[in-house]
Amino acid sequence: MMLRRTFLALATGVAAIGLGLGGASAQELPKLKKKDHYKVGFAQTESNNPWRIAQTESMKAEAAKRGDQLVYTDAAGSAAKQVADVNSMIAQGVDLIFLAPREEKPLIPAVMAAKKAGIPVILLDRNVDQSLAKAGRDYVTFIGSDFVDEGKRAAEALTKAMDGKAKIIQLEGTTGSSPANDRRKGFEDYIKAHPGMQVVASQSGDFARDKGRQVAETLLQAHPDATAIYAHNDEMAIGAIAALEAAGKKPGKDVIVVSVDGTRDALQAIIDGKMLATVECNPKFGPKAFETLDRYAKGEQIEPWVVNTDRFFDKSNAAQLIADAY
Ligand code: GYE
Repeated sequence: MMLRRTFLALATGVAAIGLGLGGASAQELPKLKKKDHYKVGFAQTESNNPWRIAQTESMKAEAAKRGDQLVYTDAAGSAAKQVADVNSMIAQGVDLIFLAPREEKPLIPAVMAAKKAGIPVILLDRNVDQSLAKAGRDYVTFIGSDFVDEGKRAAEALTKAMDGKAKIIQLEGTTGSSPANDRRKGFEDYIKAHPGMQVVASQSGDFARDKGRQVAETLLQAHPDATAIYAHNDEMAIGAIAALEAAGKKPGKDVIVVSVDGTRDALQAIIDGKMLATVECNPKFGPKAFETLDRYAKGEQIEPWVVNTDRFFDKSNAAQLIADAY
């Protein structure tokens, strides 16, 4: 009798563990074992702008400081390459992957492949489509700025400077990327309440300086009466300033330029009176990224979004802060 009961209890216990494990591998987030030193992946999107370069430097510096090994890849502007990069990190057996997903949807398979392989993913600076993957279930967390708010703050500054009246050219970031989607939304939602503020044209400049210049050139030809340019990042804003000057217009006077990031060139353009303002988006993720990794390894429950707070640069503080800009 005793024996039989023990056997039954054991059998039930084993079955329960079995079920639990089955459920866990299909559903739960991979854990991270605490170690003195980690081998972590960082899958970067591209390196064609100072923001990306500053971010990579910050990640490399922090890994070096901790004696961790960083497996670094650069997707060179291709979401398909970035997926392949993540797969190669999985094959190399990294402990965790920091991923800056170039676009919201195409990087979902990479997130899921890492999860399936038992490797936790922390998203850096850009997010993935929230209907397809979720923090705490498919990846640990998203560390980054509130892009909707950045767009709103850019709109606020422009509306104020233009007394609520402007014909705006919008230079959008990479199509399908979370900062482009959200910076557009934040800006457009804000100006809805100001009927004098009109977006007359909106096109992607892929977050790149030269593409921004080319797109601005074309849109300025089609809309010579534009009075403002809102660029989703500083590199495109700098490109747009070049396009304005080439068209014989004075940036900062004939056409008011506003954007997001806080690069050295943008702060210089503000000092030179060619740009109104830029909303900060800080690229120096290293310390926060690795601190989050440590918290996760300790078994802490990580919030789904580790929010970066952003400053604001305009002529009141650009000269003072340019020394620290990247
Ligand atoms: O604003 C831009 C970069 O994803 C937040 O991407 C980032 C953006 C940043 O290329 O300059």
